Amino acid sequence: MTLERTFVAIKPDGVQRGLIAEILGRFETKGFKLVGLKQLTPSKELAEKHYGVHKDRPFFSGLVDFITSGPVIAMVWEGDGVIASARKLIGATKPLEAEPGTIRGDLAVNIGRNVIHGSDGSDTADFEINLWFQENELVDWTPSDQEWRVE
Ligand code: IDP
Ligand code: MG
Repeated sequence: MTLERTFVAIKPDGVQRGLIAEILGRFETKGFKLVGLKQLTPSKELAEKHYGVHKDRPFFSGLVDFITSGPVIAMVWEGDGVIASARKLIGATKPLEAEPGTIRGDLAVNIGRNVIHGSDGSDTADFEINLWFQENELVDWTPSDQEWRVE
């Protein structure tokens, strides 16, 4: 069992469309543990760091403008295999190619408005968690059903 943490964010379109509860519920009902949660409108500096890997792509400035345009729900989820599982729950980057049953497959149509972000690996998860959260904003707790979990 590899206990992991990943960074997930509901983008401004997800917030504006009233999808917060729907999206949070996908992770909660799957069985992952919420260890960080806050709402903020990201600064340009934060957005540019977060999407730094895409800085030479033609969509970069539009992406930064969009992600800074309104409130985002930033989250850290913890669990066994949560990094890859969150990407599966989220679905493909292009919502029209995302499988039904995934968040993007069920809730989005446009690549530039694909409602959610999730870290794509353990290095990016560490980087993004540290970028978006202070250590004291993350809560260590033990769900009372933890004893049911088996290898
Ligand atoms: P991901 O969010 O599935 O990890 P990335 O390739 O890392 O996808 O791209 C980051 C975000 O940039 C995407 O979620 C999407 O919002 C946006 N994006 C990616 N490719 C394009 C594009 O070709 N046009 C417009 N926006 C794009
Ligand atoms: Mg990505």
